[in-house]
Amino acid sequence: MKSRSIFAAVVVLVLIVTVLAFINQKGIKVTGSEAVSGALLIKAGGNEKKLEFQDIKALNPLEFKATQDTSDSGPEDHVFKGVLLKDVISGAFLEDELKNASKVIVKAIDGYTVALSSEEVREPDNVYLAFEKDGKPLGSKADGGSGPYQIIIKKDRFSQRWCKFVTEVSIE
Ligand SMILES: Nc1nc2c(c(=O)[nH]1)N[C@H]1C(S)=C(S)[C@@H](COP(=O)(O)O)O[C@H]1N2
Ligand SMILES: [Mo]
Repeated sequence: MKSRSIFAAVVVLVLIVTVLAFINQKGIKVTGSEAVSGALLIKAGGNEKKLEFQDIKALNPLEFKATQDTSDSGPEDHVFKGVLLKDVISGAFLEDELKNASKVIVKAIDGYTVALSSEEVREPDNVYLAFEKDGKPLGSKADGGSGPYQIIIKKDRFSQRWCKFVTEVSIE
């Protein structure tokens, strides 16, 4: 009798864990293969909008110059192409949320996360969601690239916040 109820309890626990794992997995909205194809999730409060690569390219891509300075490179100027992050957010109809937010959290497929202030995101020529560098697509993590999207912050002297492999933008 006793071992039966222990068995029943184990079955119930396994079911609960499975259901919770499933719910949490659904909470990670952009999967690896979707990220490679250029899906991007924009979150604000309870709102979640998924933009595809063609949606981003249809916004207002601009070419701009920025100086990349990482731990293993000296300062190098590159020409990037991308959309201002604020225009991506407006494209998801979340510009009011951005105005009322204090920060924007950007997350990548490798777990790397950067925090931006709402003010800096709203600057006219500073924070971009780039998808090309020197005329070539950024490429994915799997093929040694830094995309499909990378945050480029022109005013950041070093590139720690130049988040590669971006999958999610959360307005908080
Ligand atoms: N997704 C992601 N982005 C990232 C990092 C990272 O580990 N993961 N490292 C940051 C740091 S500390 C630096 S110096 C640069 C490194 O850029 P590089 O790979 O072009 O040299 O990327 C930044 N962006
Ligand atoms: Mo770094």
